[in-house]
Amino acid sequence: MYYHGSDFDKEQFKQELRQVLTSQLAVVEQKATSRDWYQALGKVLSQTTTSLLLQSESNNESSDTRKVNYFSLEFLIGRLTGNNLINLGIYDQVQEALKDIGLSLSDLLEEENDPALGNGGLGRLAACFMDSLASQAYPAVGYGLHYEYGLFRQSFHHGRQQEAPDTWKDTEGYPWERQRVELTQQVGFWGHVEEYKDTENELRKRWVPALEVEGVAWDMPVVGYQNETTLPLRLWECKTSNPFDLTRFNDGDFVGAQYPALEASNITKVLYPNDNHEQGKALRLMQQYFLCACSVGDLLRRHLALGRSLSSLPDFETVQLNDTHPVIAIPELMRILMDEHGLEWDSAWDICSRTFAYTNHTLLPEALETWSEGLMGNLLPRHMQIIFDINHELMVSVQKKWPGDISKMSKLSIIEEGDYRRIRMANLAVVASYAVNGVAAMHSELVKRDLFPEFDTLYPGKLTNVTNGVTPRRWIKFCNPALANLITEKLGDGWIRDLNEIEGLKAYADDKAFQDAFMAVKKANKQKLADWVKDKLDIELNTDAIFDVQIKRLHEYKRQHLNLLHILSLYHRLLNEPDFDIHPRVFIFAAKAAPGYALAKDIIYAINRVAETVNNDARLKDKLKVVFLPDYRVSLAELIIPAADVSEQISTAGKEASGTGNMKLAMNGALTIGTMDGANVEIREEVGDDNIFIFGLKVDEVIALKEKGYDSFIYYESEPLLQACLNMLQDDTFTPEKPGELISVVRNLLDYGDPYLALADFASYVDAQMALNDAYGDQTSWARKAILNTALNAKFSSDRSIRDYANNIWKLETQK
Ligand code: GPQ
Repeated sequence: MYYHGSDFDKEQFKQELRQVLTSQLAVVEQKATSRDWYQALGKVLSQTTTSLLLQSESNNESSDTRKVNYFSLEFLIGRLTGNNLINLGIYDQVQEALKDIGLSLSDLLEEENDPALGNGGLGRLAACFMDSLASQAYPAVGYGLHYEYGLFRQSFHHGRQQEAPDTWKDTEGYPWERQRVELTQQVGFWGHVEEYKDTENELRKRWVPALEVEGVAWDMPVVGYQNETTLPLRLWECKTSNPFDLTRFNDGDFVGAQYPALEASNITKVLYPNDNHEQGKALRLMQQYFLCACSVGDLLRRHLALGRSLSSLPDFETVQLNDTHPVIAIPELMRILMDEHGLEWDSAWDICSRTFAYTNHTLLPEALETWSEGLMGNLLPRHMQIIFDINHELMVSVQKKWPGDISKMSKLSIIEEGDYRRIRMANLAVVASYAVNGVAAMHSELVKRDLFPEFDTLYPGKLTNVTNGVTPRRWIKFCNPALANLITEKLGDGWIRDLNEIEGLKAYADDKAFQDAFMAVKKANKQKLADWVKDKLDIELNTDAIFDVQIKRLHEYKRQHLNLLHILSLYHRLLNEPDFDIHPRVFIFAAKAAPGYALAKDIIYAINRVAETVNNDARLKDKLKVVFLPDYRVSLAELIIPAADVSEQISTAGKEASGTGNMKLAMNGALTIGTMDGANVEIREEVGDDNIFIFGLKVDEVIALKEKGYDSFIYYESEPLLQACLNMLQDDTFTPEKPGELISVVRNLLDYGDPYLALADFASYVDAQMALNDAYGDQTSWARKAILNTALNAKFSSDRSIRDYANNIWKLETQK
């Protein structure tokens, strides 16, 4: 049965649900658990999404328009059930039907594990983009990996982060996905390159891999918002089809013969848990190539099946590379065009350089990928040759532009020279792409000015900006239903499709009744979060307090430790300054640290220890609470964001490319306290100075201070409050049984030079926090500011980002 919008037949739905429960899950109704019902619900509804998917697939295939292929190692999609119900337009009907059976939809939704197939912002952005592509009916496919284990689960053991494997797929499987065996691809690794003469006696090359694996496709449906469009998110799983190296097997080397296959069978086992940091592991390069080989193979299959010529590929397909992780797709397409289809270099390059576009998501040097020539040459020998050939052409054009300028050549070269040569994936991406974009206005300017100034000269106009966005379906309508209803009461429900309409709320910013209603929603959301915290952590939160939220990956550049220093300053002053008073504040953290990032883990530990002491100090009379919520993930964000009064966006200026949590929080009526970094700059432009708290050094001041020689010790010596805070961290205030246990954080700030300038920004941060505290004292004015944050952030809908890509980069037409 097809369940969709107004076609919904409640009785038939209930009947089918019961039938799936017994016949497919083999559970009798009386004994069915919530988990069983959730599985049954997913199975019933996924029949609809699968048929929608196939329908869109055939529509797209027969259409004459260009299609975008979004290549990404991460798609942090979050739970699908609730979101799909909304986008199918049957949320309320299903809720009613379940009520008839005595079931609560929200209980069933809690049974779904988050598919955590991404680390953070970059992966979540890809998920928002898929929603916006589908909701605006653009022809698109998402290509990613079907990891068996997603991002690790986090718990705290005596305050320290513990990691456990993320088994997101139940034994019954994930109800929304479909295996598509007919789409299986073959992927090679290792081996050597052969030269041979073709039928026209031309010398050609071909790769003879030593091992082949299979890529099996799993399609997840991306349901557009009530528009009949469903796009595939196609995730590849690695299977080893030929598990033995037969020559070695026959030679008696049994274990050795299986070794490459064993390694290959791990390709899609687990997501690498690094965010904004590359480790350079061979298995990671195998993942990247595996994704690209399967996906390029799949898009060429689609293209050629329609009888289209290779030279017309860029007219029908474009590939967006989500950071440099899938950039190996470029030499892969070149290889297929030349070695498998016999094209000459120039024709292959012409196709390739009109097919790919690349998004840069970071300026941090440790995140810019390079691969050693040894590894690349071994694993992908033919690709290595092609990269050298691309580089040769590049060097010729650099010579032409800047004759005799060796420094330009070495800076722009795809090959970094040194004791060992390395391949710079970002340079390869810039050279081969027809467009390169950063993810917020300021970031894109810095990409041009500081990262690739010579490329900007060499390829005028290639480097551009597309500011990030988030989907209002998941990040307002689904996660904050009370706010969504309030908006719809005033404006109708057009804002869900076109967020620009939400600006209509501006008219109610000073309306007393609306302010009360808006703040009542906020308060109820705070209560819901407080109930969860009480239930899970047994900590009481006062919902009259300011809920101050910092939720994002744990990273020095994001400066959770600066937030901690401010908390320490409040603690110190409340205990030592008789006249000092503040509005009660609850500081909420949630963050995972990469398992190998020792300092990030130490910062988590420090926050947890401070929380323990502060939360149990009766002298504070409940003015201060600190909670670190474990296992930050999409579904936890959906609970926290609607409850936030304050959004902490406090990265060192120039380090956060954009941020997207900043957008979600602001839309849900939280006020930002932040630096002039990433998209904060644009949020300030939208909401105006009165409705945001900006502090800290600007990017050029950061650069100037570093150049002059930054000495963090000067701040320690000259600022008594800061000194008191750092001293508390060094002595036994928070670790009475082990004085000095939190010293690594202090050492980083003092002895290791405070690389992210936390101490330089401390005083201005404390001032901004005081201003925020005072502003909260005037509830009417705060309500106005909060409403304006919801009303004035329409720019940050991912629908707008996708339209920018579609109009300015991909040149797509919608299907409707
Ligand atoms: N981002 Cl390079 C990640 O989440 N992971 C990464 O590996 C890289 C970037 C983020 C970036 O830090 C944020 O500022 C952006 O908002 C986000 O990508 C999406 O563009």
